[in-house]
Amino acid sequence: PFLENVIHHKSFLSGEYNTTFIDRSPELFVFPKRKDRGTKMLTYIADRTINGFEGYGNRKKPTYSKPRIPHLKPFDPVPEGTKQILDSRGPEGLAQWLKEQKEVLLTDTTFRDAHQSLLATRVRSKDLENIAEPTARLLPELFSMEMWGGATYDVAYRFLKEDPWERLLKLREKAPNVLFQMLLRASNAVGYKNYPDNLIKEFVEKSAEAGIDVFRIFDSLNWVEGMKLTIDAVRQTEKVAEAAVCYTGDILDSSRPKYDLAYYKKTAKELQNAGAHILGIKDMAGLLKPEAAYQLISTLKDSIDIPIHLHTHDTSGNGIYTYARAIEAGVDVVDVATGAMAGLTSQPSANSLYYALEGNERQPGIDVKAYEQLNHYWEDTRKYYQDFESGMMAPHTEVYEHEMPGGQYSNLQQQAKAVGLSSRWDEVKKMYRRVNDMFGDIVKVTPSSKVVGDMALFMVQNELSEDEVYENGDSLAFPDSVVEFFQGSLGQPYGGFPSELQRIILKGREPIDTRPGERLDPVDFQDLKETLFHKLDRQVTSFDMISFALYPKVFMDYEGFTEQYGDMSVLDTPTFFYGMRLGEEIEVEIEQGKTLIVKLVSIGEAQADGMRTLYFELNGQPREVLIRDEN
Ligand code: 3PY
Ligand code: ZN
Repeated sequence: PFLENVIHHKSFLSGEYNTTFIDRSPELFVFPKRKDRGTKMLTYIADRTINGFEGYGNRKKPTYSKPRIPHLKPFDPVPEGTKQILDSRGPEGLAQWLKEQKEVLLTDTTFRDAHQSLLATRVRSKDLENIAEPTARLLPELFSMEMWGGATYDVAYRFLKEDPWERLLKLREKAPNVLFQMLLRASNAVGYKNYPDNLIKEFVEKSAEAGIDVFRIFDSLNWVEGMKLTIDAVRQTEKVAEAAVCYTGDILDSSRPKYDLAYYKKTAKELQNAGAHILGIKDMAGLLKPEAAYQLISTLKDSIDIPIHLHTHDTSGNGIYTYARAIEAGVDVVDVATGAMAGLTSQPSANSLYYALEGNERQPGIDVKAYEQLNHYWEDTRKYYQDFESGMMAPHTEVYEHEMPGGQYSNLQQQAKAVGLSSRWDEVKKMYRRVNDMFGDIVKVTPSSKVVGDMALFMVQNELSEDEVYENGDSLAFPDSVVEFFQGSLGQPYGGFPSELQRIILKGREPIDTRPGERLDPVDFQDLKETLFHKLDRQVTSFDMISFALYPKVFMDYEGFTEQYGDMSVLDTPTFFYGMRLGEEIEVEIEQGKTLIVKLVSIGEAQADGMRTLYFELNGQPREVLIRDEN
């Protein structure tokens, strides 16, 4: 039948055919280049082998030992955990249960914030999936595993070329017993701007369906008005609404009274009244000092009825002491990471906290030996991501001055480098704090922290002092994020905007003081489904629709990538980042029970046009791939 194909037909080849229809229909001859899965995958591997990973250049692939995975008895049932408590008693029942526990409970953030803060969010689904079941089996006493949301959503698509929804679904299968927790930026969802209300509701509903149990909801300005819709949306799903107040400033510093104990007490009550099942305290930069933690938790314990869940970062090195004091004051749950993924800009170590509380009646009821075993896996796996380490080597108390969140520090450093300011990093940090004060002392967390960072870079780059901004501001073009912030598009900061600076920045534009989501047109999901169906040429899932609505370009770029190379989340991490060494042989399970064996046999010389041929064996059969050498 192949020979009967039009382009092989005798008449076609000889040109003896009626051309009218064909001439008017050039698309008949656009044959999609249908490469098979193997060739697509070899093309990706060849490209990484020659050109390295995007932004990191071609580097020699290190040799790694296989990560150590704890030995488990696979046929034993997975022990029951907090997920079963939520499923049987509902969110109020779970909150009640939590308050009855004598020991402090733990949330393990290894799968989300720990790697977001230490490794630029780069840990791949495969490396999470490999350890999810051992974690669920060895640590069934955890309150929750924070494993989704924050920056993991867009980084999965952008850099890791994976679908975050698939990550969630697969992890859920492997860990059916412990509550799954996500970080949700209220009306900014998992993005950096406000989205329409119906998109937020749809996002929450589908995340709950896919496996999220606890939604930690925060607003980047602690604007409770901006959180209510999200809290309601979570309550509708019968999952847990953990509404968080972001900790900023220093309640111990009486010269800075804006964010004092009374402020936290008032905000906590508002969140309880808005329907929170649990109060989160989100200390995203690690500013909460031990004595402040004691005072804050004691006060809140006396002021509200719902349990309290504390999150901090260990940037200053004081994290364990802060937790110890919070635990003394009666905090119900604290966030920790497995030792090998803890400390510095990440959470305090679970293992350290366990030992720090030896002899204390509130010592966490977990098996610390199990944690040590899981640690081995993370010690080994972390090495894959050495290129993404932040470079911070020691506790960093300067955070109390600049107040940059854990996840922003290395990011802003990269941004500064990109605009030629790496030698002026100390100035940028100082300016970050100055901008905070100019803005009226605001909460700094994604995305408000980005606004402060953009303004700080803008001022250092343009050699602007604070006075010059006021004097010459009318002729300055401020960064877009700064203008939008002063227009009210992220919501309203506590105490309002500083009016003089707002006037200078807005240059006659009218600010809003209502909820930005109210003004945004709802997403037309039916229309969106049709658009996507035509773009993707396949069935469209609700997950695809949400991702396209949140991040149209990022999502389409990801789809373009999978069209070109296939699903590369199946590759092991070193191969995904570095490609293959000459003579190396790897196994790739492309679907359950279907494994390809790939060997890189030789690499041809670069031709005059820059192309090289790579010679592989795929399941023993020779395959050649032509790739452009970008070096
Ligand atoms: C996020 O929003 O991603 C954060 O981790 C904020 O702390
Ligand atoms: Zn955090």
